[in-house]
Amino acid sequence: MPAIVLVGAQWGDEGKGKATDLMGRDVDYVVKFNGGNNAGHTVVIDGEKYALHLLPSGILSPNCTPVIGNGVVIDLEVLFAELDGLIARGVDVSKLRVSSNAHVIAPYNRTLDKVTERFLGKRKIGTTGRGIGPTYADKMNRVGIRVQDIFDQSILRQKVEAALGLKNQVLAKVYNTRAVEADRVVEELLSYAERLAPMVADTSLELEQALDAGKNVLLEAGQATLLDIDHGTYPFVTSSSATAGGACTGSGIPPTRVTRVIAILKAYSTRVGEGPFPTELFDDDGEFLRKTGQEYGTTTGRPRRCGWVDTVVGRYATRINGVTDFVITKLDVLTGLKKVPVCVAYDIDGVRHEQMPPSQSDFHHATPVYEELDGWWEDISDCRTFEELPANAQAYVLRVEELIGARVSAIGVGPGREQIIERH
Ligand code: 2SA
Ligand code: GDP
Ligand code: MG
Repeated sequence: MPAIVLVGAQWGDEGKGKATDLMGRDVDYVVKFNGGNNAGHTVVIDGEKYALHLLPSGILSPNCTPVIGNGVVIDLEVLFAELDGLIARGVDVSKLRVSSNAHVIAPYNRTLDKVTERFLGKRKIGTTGRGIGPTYADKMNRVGIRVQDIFDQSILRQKVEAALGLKNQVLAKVYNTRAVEADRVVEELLSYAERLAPMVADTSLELEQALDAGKNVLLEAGQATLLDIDHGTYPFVTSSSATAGGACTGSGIPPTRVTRVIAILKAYSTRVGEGPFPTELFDDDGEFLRKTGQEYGTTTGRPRRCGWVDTVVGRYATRINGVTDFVITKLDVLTGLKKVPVCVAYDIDGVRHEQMPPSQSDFHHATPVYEELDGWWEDISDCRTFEELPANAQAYVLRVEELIGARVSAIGVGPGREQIIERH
């Protein structure tokens, strides 16, 4: 049976959480395969809002087994706080599985994330300050702490000491910050061991067995295509593989198992943090999108930068992820606009580009070429079939679909679980 991958097509916050939650009803496993508690997914069920950071959105579906894959970086304090928050609201979290190979965000990496951003000054990335980058750097440097290390005190101590050897030098000499004591770090990490132990598993093997048994597995990305460490707008990216390829390395499921790749595309664009954003708006239209779309970070509360939809980015997402179908979200937010501009290409130094330019310098000064479509005034939040949408809203979806080069299989018309139009 198939594994399905779900990714963000833009810079994140496209509504992946809601889409995953919706699919969660029909899938047996939802796997988070990258990132950590930098992610923020909001799911609204019967008017109740759930903000998830580290846990896969599938945790809200009673029949679904949520899995934190090996590609994730875990802040254990956040993990248990999030679990406790859900338990207090009556959610059954007992099925959660955590990969023994996932890395742990040690407290010193949260510190390093923040001091590095301060040190970078105006060249900062605009990170969420959760220690994500330094933890992935430790993983690549082979001085990371893995979930399995928490259960071997002597290994844990050796690893923490190895990681701190260089870090304490850097903290003291470069950032003028106090040294971190290995003993305190080891003690803190060990304090989570007992509660963590029953969740830990060889999740790659369990998922393989589940697929062999005919179960459906959904691999849910955190962040998005243009925040991917390899394919995003480097260096203004997160430090993990947020595209479809990352779903395999971050879960241990081979590519030959994946039969569908769904990308979530917001009907306009947003970005949090620094970095290039060709269709960004600095006028009343940008403010309209921010206010109407409630565009404030789920994790940090930061106002999101807003702009028109960019189909060059959409086409790029189709290519990089091998998208089989798109879900367009937040179409309702565009209601009331007289004209809805769609970016179809870039003008870079007088040359028209229909594909993402390979050079970041070019992308930084790309000017969008817009096609202006007619808007609609009718409230669409109760529409449940494509035909019920006003003609101009239908035309908008069809034009975007044509430009991004993959089928639109569903359209979001509101934050609620049921506010979705499925196109068969
Ligand atoms: P980091 O912390 O190292 O991953 O930051 C690096 C860049 O990645 C961006 N990033 C995000 N962009 C959008 N949404 C994210 N999650 C939260 C949400 C954001 C929030 O869902 O709302 O609450 O602020 C997310 N996580 C990382 C980040 O802005 C940097 O540009
Ligand atoms: P994610 O990071 O991709 O999961 O997205 P976020 O949860 O950070 O941000 C998406 C926001 O849009 C959340 O507040 C959702 O409740 C909301 N949302 C999702 N789909 C729709 C939609 O179709 N219409 C509206 N108005 N809001 C939506
Ligand atoms: Mg988000």
